[in-house]
Amino acid sequence: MKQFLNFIGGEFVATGRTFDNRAPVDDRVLGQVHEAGAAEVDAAVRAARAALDGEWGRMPVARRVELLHAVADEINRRFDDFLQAEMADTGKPHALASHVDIPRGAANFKVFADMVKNVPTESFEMTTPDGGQALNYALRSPVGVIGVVCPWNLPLLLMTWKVGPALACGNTVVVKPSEETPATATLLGEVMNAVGIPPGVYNVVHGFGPGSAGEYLTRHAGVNAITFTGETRTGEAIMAAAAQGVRPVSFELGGKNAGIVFADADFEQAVAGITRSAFENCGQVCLGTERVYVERPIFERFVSALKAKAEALKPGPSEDPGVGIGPLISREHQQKVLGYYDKAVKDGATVVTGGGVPKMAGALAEGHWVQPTIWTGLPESAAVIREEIFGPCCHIAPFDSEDEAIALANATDYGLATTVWTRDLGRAHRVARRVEVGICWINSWFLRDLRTPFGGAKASGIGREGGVHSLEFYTELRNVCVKL
Ligand code: NAD
Ligand code: 6OD
Repeated sequence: MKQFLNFIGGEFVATGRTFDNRAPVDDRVLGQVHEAGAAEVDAAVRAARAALDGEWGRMPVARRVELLHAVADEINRRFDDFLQAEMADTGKPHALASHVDIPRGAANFKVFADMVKNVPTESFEMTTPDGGQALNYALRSPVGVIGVVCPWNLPLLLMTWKVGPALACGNTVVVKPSEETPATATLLGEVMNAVGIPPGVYNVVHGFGPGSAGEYLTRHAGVNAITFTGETRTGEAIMAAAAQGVRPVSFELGGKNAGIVFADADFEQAVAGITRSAFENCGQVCLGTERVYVERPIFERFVSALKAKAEALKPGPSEDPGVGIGPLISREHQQKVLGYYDKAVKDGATVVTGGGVPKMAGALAEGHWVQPTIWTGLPESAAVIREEIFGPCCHIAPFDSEDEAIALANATDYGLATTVWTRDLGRAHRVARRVEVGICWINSWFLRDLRTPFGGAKASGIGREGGVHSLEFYTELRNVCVKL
């Protein structure tokens, strides 16, 4: 049976306290995860501090950049190992993992390594009160040991999205992967050793949140900053932990994103786009579209077209040819999503398609499958319109004006992403300015340029990462004032 070990100070560490890692496609046990306790988390934080005070902290930027490029190259060399590990842990389709998750795992190191090669800082000459001269300049230093707490939906992508820039800026990290998806973070430890990243720069502690590795890590006084992706409620708990020692946080949290489709949109493009944003990764994408608003003249036609697309998504295991949708991550999450499917019906929804569990043959019948589901006819107060479900489902409602569409899109506590479909350029820019979100996609979805600010408004997050925003979070600026 596979053992998923912690990675501390460059060594794989067993703890003997294990829990099962299960495959979403058939619920079989894939391996045993070794849970880190307070002692292992403490050892990881100490190893990270020692690396900062040692070789890593003294390493010239050019060498750091070289090593992070080597990490990216090694991920690419072991592409298939990462792919197999990610597919086993999440059950996501091969096409998705091979085109999105693993390539981004490598790109997250390359892009940020290149970015830190040429970071300018400010300088100001001044006249002093005695008529002399002084020169101020700003120095950028690493923040220190960064605690990185990750979710399960895009495990390698979202973990390296934080580890890449953190290391590029000269910090060291202790990563707490999701208890559901321990594999690729562990595998990355092998990569770090293979390319010669000094021990202690990258550490992994496995376990759960409260009363386990997540809580021990975020409460540890040796952690200088915390970056977290996950549920808004978890963010609240981590923020309370970070308050001890007033440590900075960067939070990428939940969403209840709207898709707005105007009647002038390229119809086929809009249908294909909303199909992706509602159902890709089995709806387990924070940027996904669970609320769709369609301009009334094309409403009926749009609902029928999306229904056809949803019904064409073939459920199946990652490697099956033509598979369009994988399972949900866990039995618990499947029950939560099915609970929302029931709630929608009780609230009076018209179920356009789905609403249950697809019939799967043999061992697959034990997997965490749900049908892609579309509802219409609910009031905006319904639970499936207000709460983040994180499943392959959406409610579609008609609208009659641009103002109404914007008001509907903004009527949520969340503020992560909106996707707008229109051929009217003026309208596209007007809507983008008025939606209360961190990211507004026009005629596209999940199109990512890593130099851009990424994050959420309202309850969807705190701060921005990406490009210079990552450099801001992962460095400390010091002003040096020299009286000449
Ligand atoms: P989650 O909040 O349940 O767990 C995320 C991580 O936090 C896990 O590693 C978990 O063990 C840890 N954790 C839980 N409680 C903790 C605590 N008290 N202290 C420290 N660590 C704790 O989220 P999830 O279910 O893994 O992921 C799904 C959620 O993540 C959704 O809400 C989704 O919208 C959000 N998400 C947001 C983004 C974004 O970029 N905004 C990206 C992906 C996922
Ligand atoms: O693409 C990214 O950098 C990113 N943070 C994506 C988040 C996806 C949420 O599920």
